[in-house]
Amino acid sequence: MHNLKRIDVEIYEAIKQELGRQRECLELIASENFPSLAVLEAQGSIMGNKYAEGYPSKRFYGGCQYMDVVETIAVERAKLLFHAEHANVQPHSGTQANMAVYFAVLNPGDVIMGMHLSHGGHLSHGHPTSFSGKYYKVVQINVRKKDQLIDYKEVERLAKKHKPKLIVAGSSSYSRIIEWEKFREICDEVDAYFLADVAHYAGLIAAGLYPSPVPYADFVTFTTHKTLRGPRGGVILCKKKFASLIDKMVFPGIQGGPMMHTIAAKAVAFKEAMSEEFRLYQARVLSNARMLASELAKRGYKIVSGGTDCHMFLVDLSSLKITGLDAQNMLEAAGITVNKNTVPYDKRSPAETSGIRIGTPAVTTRGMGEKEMVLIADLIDRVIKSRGSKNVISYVKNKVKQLLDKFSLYSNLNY
Ligand code: DSN
Repeated sequence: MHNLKRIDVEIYEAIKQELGRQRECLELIASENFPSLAVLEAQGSIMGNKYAEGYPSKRFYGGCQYMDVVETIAVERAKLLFHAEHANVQPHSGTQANMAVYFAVLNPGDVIMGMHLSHGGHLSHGHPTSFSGKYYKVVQINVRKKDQLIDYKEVERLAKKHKPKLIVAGSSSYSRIIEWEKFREICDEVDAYFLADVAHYAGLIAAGLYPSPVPYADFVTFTTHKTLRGPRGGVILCKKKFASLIDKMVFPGIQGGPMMHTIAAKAVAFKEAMSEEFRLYQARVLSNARMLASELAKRGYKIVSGGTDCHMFLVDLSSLKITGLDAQNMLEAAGITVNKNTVPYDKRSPAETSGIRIGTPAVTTRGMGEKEMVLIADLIDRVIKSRGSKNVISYVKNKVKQLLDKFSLYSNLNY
């Protein structure tokens, strides 16, 4: 970074401070992770200098021979990793991946069904503030009140009543197994396309620790930076019969030149995800999430749906009369980063919320295990139960520092 430091000290300093923040905070945001230095090197490389509109061997610019090498490898690895018939690795994000699928098979005004944001859905699954909620008529799926699980009978009833052209399943906070086969059956009953958005679960799916929707869904979208531990970006997998439709919609339909540096980094992440080390990492992500959820439950916290089958879970704080926003702020003051999150049937707004979402991908990347999850549950509990008392925050901050000192992060980076 010596060139950056010399040329632009303001940006250099902000990046340096952010590295310090990432090292010194206990990162429990379920959608964040720390990719390898190999991924970061590819992402920060000169591959981003090149315009490569089009696809391998069909580019609109000269000089794309190495772009073709990289994109072909990324596509082949994505197909192999997820046992998919076709992969498009160009979407800049998960939202763009979903947009490409919608635009490929839907017309404005068509009916879609997706999980409500407070019940686990993503913004691009039909939230009114997203393009997906503005362009389409949206029927939102709520989880069952009594156990906060997806009620497949209710999904079927809604589908039969509203006849959606596409059903999107997938979630940013549903901690249980999504039964992809049931969604497929419902889609078949009403002749709907089936899109599975596995942004959150992609790493676990790659490791065989969460069911794959690939055999059932027409389209599978995901981001590469969450459990998958790659660069920030999106991917679409689909059946061969939709390949050309999807490729044309990604480019030139909704995107211009692909971010080839990111595609190179996606390829690296896919290679890493094929390793036994990655499978063991995902197994630890899962056991850590289960341990942290159960330790918090032991201390009296309500875990939405009672537990987790993946890398994350939601804590419902309503009975403690504390908002998700307050909990997020007081934990942040103590060096613990989580995000406020609405819980099913939340009475508070998304800006305030009644819950927090907790995930273990990042702390597991740092090397933490179940023993550390017990300590983390204790620290979270102390902060929340004290309602952010200054003394407790200072005590916990110190404990967080002692813990993080044992699990270095990017120790080879010397900014
Ligand atoms: N913003 C993402 C998350 O945090 O889960 C949703 O894709």
